[in-house]
Amino acid sequence: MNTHVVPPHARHSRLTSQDYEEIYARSISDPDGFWREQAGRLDWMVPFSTVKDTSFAYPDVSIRWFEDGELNVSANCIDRHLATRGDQTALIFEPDDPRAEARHISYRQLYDEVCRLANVLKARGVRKGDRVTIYLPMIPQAAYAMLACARIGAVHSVVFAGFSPEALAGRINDCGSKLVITADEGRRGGKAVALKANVDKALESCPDVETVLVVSNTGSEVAMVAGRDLWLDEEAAGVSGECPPEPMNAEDPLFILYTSGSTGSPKGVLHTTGGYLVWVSLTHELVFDYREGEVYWCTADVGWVTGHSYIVYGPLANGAVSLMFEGVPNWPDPSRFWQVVERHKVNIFYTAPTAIRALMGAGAEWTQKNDLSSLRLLGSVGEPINPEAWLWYHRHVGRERCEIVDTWWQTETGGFMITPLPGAIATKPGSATKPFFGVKPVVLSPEGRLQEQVKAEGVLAIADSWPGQMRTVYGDHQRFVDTYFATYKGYYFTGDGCRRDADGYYWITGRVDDVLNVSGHRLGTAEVESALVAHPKVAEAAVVGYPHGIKGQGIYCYVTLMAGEEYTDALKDELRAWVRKEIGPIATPDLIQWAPGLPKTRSGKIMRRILRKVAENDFSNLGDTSTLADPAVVTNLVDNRLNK
Ligand code: 6R9
Repeated sequence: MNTHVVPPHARHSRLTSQDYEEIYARSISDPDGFWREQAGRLDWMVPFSTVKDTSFAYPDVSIRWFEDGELNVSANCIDRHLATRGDQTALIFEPDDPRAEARHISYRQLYDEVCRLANVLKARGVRKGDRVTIYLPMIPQAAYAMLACARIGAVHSVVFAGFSPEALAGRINDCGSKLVITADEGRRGGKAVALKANVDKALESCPDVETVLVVSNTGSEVAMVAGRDLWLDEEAAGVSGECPPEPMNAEDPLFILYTSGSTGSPKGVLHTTGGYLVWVSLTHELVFDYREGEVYWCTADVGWVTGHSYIVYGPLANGAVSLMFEGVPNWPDPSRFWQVVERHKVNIFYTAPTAIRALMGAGAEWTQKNDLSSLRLLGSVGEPINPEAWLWYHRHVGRERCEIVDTWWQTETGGFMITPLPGAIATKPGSATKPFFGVKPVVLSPEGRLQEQVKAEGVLAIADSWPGQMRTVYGDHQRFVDTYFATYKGYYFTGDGCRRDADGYYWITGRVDDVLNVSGHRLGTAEVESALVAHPKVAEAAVVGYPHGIKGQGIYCYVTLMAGEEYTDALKDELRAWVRKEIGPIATPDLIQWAPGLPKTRSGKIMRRILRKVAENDFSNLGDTSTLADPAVVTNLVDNRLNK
């Protein structure tokens, strides 16, 4: 595996490596002092006296930060910037259609929009603590809606606009929302998404919803239910543009975000007010080395945690210019991202490995058509980035000038946990590098033995609380305790496997349920995938285990080739030899299945559960496929299952 060190860029010298070591050591030895200082970056209405009151001791897990302080997230993201940067752009909106005009929303405009929407919510009876479901496309109103809830102390639950009516209904009912905010339609890659129609369908099984606020987005005609459905614009025009921010306790809920675990229905991950905002604001500033006035673009959807923390809350708390993009990377063509970078002179660009690999598959020539000289820093999130994709990103997008921050974190962690700090931590392609301040990662053996030596391999757990941590599973605290704190007592269990190298760098190997055991050798599926995609003809690969008479588990590989490559048996042999060479004989693929497409969630994560079932020849029980972006992919995989 490629482990060469890319030296930090000389310009990024906000922190040196010595600073990192010193500050990190202090954040661990004196968390109270350290976080007391860091929390000063926010405006508090009532100052806190205690900083940290947390315990991971099973079963009495409790997590409280800054617990007697009061503040308002919306005031921190908007009001406090008005005096100095009221006319500065807060959000740039780049629509799906490249011919449509982009919009710039200043902090002052944001204030007006958020106050009005907050007053509309109040007029419809929404009070502090009530839940509001947001089902919107990537349009500025999504950010307004989140901030309006925060302003009045309502708890938002954003549901990704790609989810089905069934999934939406389940999430509305689980948290008991009485109000839903949606749009007539969304647009993605030139296609319309019938959001209002989906809401109507969902509400057939949500008897408690009293109000639906509808954003007129595409202007298409939609059915409106009298007394229940209201056009947001009309309502907002009739209310005041001033709405005082509600003083919130630091531990009052800010939002719920549903996320899938390895079992059961999606969990409502609950984040609170003070610790979360300190965490996302500090990490956004330091990890992206954000500087006043820079244009920052995170390509995630607001329906996922990355959109919450790093499109809306972190950047706006820092007074940044945050770009929201409605479209997709490959429409109308694979240069779409780079057109946007050129158009808005983007300085910091944050995306997912799956997008990078897709663009890599389309060919590097698509990165050559636009001026990318504004780019200064690149980021990656969502899954382990294979060194091949990392280097492609570095070369073709960053033109070898930009550092890459590979940020490991989770919905549950609120923000970055293991990540490079530009200038302070030298990167290695494929490694998320080192813990952020205050984060105490540990490597445990699968049986739970603490691996004290530096070079180690096992499961990744966290030994102590950090301010951005989730506080509970909404409505089911026991599930929170059981999911994260029962397996390894005294630790927060991440569900990920990892390797720590001799330099203390962390390499996330993927979810531990994906670890293979081949003839007694442990092997990360990500390692094999990384090796496969390092082959010039391979665009994407997913590897799972399947029952093997002799080895215990065999290695089953699904492989997608680069556009124009031929799917031949000779190439399968070549790939087997290739992986053997890249990792070693134990990693030699047993079976390779050509896969013109891989089953992915709408956020781009490969659904390994399905791949494992297909590999196991078990088609009867493919489980819940409702979150798939393209269900036809599965039919194709089943039809082409090897030795079926
Ligand atoms: C932010 C986000 C969390 C899971 C996590 C891990 C994987 C995320 C990663 C990464 C390796 C990275 N993951 N970032 N793996 N390197 N830089 O994606 O949250 O959707 O909750 O997913 O994603 O497996 O446990 P979420």
